[in-house]
Amino acid sequence: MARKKISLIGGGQIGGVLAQLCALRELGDVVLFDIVEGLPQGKMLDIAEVGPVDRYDVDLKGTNSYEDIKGSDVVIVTAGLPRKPGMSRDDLIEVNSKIMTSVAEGIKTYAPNAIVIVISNPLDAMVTLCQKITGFPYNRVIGQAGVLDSARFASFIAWELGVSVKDVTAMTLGGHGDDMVPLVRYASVNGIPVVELLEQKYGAEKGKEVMEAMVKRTRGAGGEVVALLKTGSAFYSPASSAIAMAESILKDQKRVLPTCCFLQGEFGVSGYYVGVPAVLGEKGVENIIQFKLDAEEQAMMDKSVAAVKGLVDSMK
Ligand code: TXD
Repeated sequence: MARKKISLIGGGQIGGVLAQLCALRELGDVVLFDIVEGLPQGKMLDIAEVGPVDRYDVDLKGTNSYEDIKGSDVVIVTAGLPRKPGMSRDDLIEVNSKIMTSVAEGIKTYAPNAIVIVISNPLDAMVTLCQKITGFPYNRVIGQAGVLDSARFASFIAWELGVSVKDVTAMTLGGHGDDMVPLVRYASVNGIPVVELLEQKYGAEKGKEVMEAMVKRTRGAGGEVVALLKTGSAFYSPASSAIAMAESILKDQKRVLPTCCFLQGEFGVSGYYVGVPAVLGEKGVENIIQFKLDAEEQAMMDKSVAAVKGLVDSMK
């Protein structure tokens, strides 16, 4: 089997961690692209030189030329500014749209068969723009937000209940903004509803309050990290999350991961990119898993989708 090739566009904080994770897992040969001269070359040399220690053997190349992404199976895009304290993700739209335009043109020209995972913010708008400019089919242009938002939600639940994070399943849907939709009803510890466990621990009323506080923290979790770091946003967690998606695609694992996908009627949404559970395999999005939302969940989803629409329509 030929080796896979992964190209990473943007060699900043997330880009560097992505490259290291690709190497550690030997997902394939890796190209790191950035417009800053020396930055991607330096990071890739740095990562390559510990191959003998970490025992990975893949080709790692830093570059300032799009030609080097030729033949990529998967491209992950992090190019664009991160937010600083006090900024919302939406504040990045103007500057990052310009960056995404040039990036998408590069991908279209040099990696026309790749599956593209966008990470740059504001996520839902940047994925939309990337698909428009590349003209790639919708199943091959997706965004990472839900894996991370869901992991944050699951972490808070595990910490609250004093159980291993490995045994908590939780999912968020909707846009990657403050109106995202953490699915309370489906959060579980090995299948046991978290709502029930909180009720046992605190009684019905207080249990509900504790869950509401975790939902609120999940929605603001990106901002919580930004406020602490002060110089940028989370980078380990978005990188790991995108790698889970890339790995499912590269190894055709068909994992069900919350993914920013183009919807054509699913969950009552048409013509917009929104986070939903998707089967990720060698073709990219192979299926969108639908299920019935209750009235409260649907209302939250509608609100989140309205926010995505507002943002996306502002780019027109
Ligand atoms: O879950 C998620 N989707 C996210 C998204 C979680 C956290 C942060 N998220 C967003 O990812 C964040 O708001 C930013 O928009 C991106 C990248 O975040 P990162 O922390 O990696 O930002 P850096 O360190 O500033 O890196 C950005 C790099 C930097 O090296 C620039 O030189 C490069 O992007 N850059 C470009 N690369 C290629 N082409 C162009 N035009 C370009 N312009 C800047």
